[in-house]
Amino acid sequence: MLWDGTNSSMPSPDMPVIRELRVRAVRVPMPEPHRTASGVVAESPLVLIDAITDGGIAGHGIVFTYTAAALRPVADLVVNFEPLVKGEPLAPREIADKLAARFRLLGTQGLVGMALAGIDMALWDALARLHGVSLVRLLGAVEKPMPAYGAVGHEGAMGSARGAEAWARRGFRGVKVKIGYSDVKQDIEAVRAIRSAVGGEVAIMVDYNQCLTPADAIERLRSMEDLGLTWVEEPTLAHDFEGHARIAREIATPIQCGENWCGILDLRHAVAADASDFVMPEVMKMGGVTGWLRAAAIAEAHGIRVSSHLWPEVSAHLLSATPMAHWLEYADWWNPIVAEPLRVERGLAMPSESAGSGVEWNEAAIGNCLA
Ligand code: SMN
Ligand code: MG
Repeated sequence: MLWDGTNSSMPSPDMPVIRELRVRAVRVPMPEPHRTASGVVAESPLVLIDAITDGGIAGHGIVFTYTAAALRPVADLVVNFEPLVKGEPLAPREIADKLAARFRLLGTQGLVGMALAGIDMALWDALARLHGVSLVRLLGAVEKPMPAYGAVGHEGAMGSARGAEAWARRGFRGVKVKIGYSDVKQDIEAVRAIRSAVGGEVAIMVDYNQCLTPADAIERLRSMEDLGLTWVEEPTLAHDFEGHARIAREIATPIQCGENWCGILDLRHAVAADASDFVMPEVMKMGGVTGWLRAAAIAEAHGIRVSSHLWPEVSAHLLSATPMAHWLEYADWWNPIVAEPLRVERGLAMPSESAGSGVEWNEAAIGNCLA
């Protein structure tokens, strides 16, 4: 029967529906704090979401709240959103659009968008499990090995070089270091120490975590053009699209941005401003799997390379379905509560081939870090 233009969903009688959302808040300890120029991440506060269907299929989604101060509020938002999805057919795009419309007055940036994205990730995982396929195959593509880089904190030249060397010894083909020291000489010293530690074959990216003004960034980066950097990430405020565009016009080293853009309108405005040479939409802030796929299509239409931010297991699937895929950011921060962490072999991330998005809970570990 052709769609008659009405908005009512017309689930077929055998389409599974969502029975409940199971919500848990955990605080996952980190082996060592991850320092940046804009703050320290000393633990991973996570909201773990299970979207459970009437047939008993449970899809998993993860919300990273960055600070414990936001953990309970986000968990409560997900709990409060349950009545809006309960009884709905398992159709993630439909639900994403319904909830976006529902919260247009409140706005879906910030914690609301993070909670909605976690639900979306869980729904896509459930749909893939329902069909017995991995997420990338549900999306019509196949698992592909993806070049992965490891993250190195704001640890001074020697500390950062040690961290980078450890990633290189594990076979990673790239390392990203947090810089933005008080003086550009220290930025350069950190990069040079890493280069001498990892050799010439490993890509080096740097991340300022939004700590510079556009003018300061241009001045600093002019003296870093000979370092062979793969990209300079968030040199200025994430939503200063014009500021990033000024930097990108003045600096030959590619600019990377996107982890803090909320939804595809932010991406559209950034692309329109020529704010960034590459983009790295985050599967949470961009709006879950649904938002990420829409963002990847926009990037593809503009010929812009796409990388991921955290969420390594899900991102390995999404990048495998992305023609403009660039780098996968690998982070093992959440591995304690993930039963089968993303495999990385010879520097290539290998998406899981089992049904779902690659996220399986380690229930014993979760029980030990419930907030
Ligand atoms: C980052 C990620 C998570 C917490 C703090 C900083 C960083 C990155 O910007 O790109 O990994
Ligand atoms: Mg970053």
